[in-house]
Amino acid sequence: MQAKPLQVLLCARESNAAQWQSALAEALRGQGVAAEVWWRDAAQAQADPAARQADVAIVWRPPAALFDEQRQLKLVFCLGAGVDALLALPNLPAEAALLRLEDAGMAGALAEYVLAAVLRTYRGFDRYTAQQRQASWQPLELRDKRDYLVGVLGLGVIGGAIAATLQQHGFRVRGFSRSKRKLEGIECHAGDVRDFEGAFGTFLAQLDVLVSVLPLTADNRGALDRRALGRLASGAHLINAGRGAHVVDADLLALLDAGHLSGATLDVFDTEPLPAEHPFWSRPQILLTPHVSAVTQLGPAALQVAQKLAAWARGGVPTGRVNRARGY
Ligand code: OXD
Repeated sequence: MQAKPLQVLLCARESNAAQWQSALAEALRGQGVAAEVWWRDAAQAQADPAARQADVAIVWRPPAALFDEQRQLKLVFCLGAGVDALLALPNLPAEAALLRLEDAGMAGALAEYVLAAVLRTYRGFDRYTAQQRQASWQPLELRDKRDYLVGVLGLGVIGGAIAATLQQHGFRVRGFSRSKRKLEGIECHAGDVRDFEGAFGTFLAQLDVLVSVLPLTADNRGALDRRALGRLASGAHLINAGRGAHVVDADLLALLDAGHLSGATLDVFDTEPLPAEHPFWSRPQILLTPHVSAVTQLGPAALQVAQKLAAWARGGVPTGRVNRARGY
């Protein structure tokens, strides 16, 4: 007798659901997984008690209602690298395995975004923009890149790619992660983000640019506060492409006002979209982008989902498994 096809529910916004549904179905076929894939709108906040039941839910920012209506999920797959929003849902089924995307084209995109932001601040483009408004012809001193210190906070697949890219472009790079990492040519520190007297304080000290790509966990929410940012070099720049909730907004604004920080490039915010009345919008020292540093790419993501599902369906343990206790 033929086994029942895997029942796969895609929970995404309507805008690109049809493309995702067909890409996933095709990628699963390509991996030899017999599956039926259907779509549920992530914008639908009401649970449907008569919903068709799935074995696997592939999701991006699903409503809590999804887990009220799905009662036999064995696997939930997050179509992104960060799982904080998913883990925050109180009714996420405790017994289901959780997987997330790893890289799938995102690491290269993020490295490109960060490199552009670092070069922009290193080459003084913000200052030249201000000078242009004053019709001021004032060449600025260009520092040696080998002394220009960039710190990468979070050294997973994405942070590692960012650190390597910056190093290849000649910058002096330091990295920090929760557990010890070894990366060629990069001064790596490890420990707790509250340990100002220890490894975290040493990592932050005198950085010209701090790049954060940390996953958001209960332990590191608000970690980029006055104490942390105050340790950077005078005139330093913050790049946040991790999660907005790491930054204490009022502390960042105060340090910009005091001139301790010269600027910030922010792609992520505690509330998204950033509310119209938020002071970040009108600060000339802040360059703000709408969470676009690395958008999930359909082709590589669908292939990775299918490969991991195929491994899981055969009883394997694919990489990208989320550790709920750790929070990523
Ligand atoms: C992600 C994101 O987590 O886009 O993948 O923020």
